Amino acid sequence: MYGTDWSSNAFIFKAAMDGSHFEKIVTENIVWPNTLVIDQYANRIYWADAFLDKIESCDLDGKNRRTIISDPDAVPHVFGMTIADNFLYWTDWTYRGILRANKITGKNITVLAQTALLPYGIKAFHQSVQPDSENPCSTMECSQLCLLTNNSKVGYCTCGEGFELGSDGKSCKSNCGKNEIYCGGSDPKCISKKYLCDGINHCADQGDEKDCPPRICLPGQFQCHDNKKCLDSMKICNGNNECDDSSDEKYCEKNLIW
Ligand SMILES: [Ca+2]
Ligand SMILES: [Ca+2]
Repeated sequence: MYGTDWSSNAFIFKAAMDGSHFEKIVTENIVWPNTLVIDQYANRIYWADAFLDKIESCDLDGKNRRTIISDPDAVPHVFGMTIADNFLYWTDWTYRGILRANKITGKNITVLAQTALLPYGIKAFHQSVQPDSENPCSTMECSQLCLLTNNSKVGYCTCGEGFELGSDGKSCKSNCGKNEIYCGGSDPKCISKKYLCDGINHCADQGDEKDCPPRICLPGQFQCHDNKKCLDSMKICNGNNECDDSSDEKYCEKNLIW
C-alpha cells in the first residue's frame, strides 16, 4: 500500500499490506500531497501537491521522479485524482471542476465538467483499472483477519486487539484484560468494564447491558454501582471519586477498544 502524510514534514510512504516494511519513499519538495494514485500498468505512482501546485510522478520505490504539471494556473488546488488509459483525471477546488491531461506529458489540459460545490474524491471505474489477480487470503479460512506480507502471494491469519491466534493458525480466542469484558455476536471484541450497564449497547450481542440493575440514569450516563448517583461520562476516570463506592474510578488503567 501507498499513502501520503500531511505532517509538518510531509511524505509519501509504502508498506506491506500488514503494515510491515514501512518506508518513506518521497520526503523532499513535498508539502500538501492531497492525493495519490497508482498506475498499475506503468508501475508508477502519481500525486498532486496543492501547496506547490504540481502533479508529480515516480516509480514504486520513489525513484525516477518527474514533474508532470507545474503551473499554478493549471493545477491551483487539486483535491482528488485518478488514472485511466493515458489520462490523469483530477478534481480542483479553485476551478470547482473535473479536469484531465495526458499522464506522460501533462499536456492537453481539459476541463471536463464544472461542479456547483467543492469537488472531493474521484474514481475511474473500468475493468482495466481492476485487473484480476490471485488473492492468497481467499483460501486461508482466517476467522478474523488475513494480511498480505510484502510478498503479495503470501498471506497469514491474525486477530484484532483483544484476541490471540489459536493453535490452528486460523481461529481467534478472546484475550480480554481483567478490566474488560468480552462482547460476542457479529462483532466480537473486548471493551472496558466502564461500558457495562450504562444504558447503551456496545456489544453486538448486547452482553454489556444484560443482567443489569434497573437504570435510574439517562442513556450514556454512568450509574454508580451502588445505584445512588448518575454521572456524565466525563466524570469516569477523571481521578476524582464522585461515586460513594468509587466505582467511577474502578476500571481505568486499560486502554479502550471500541
Ligand atoms: Ca454499554
Ligand atoms: Ca470520577
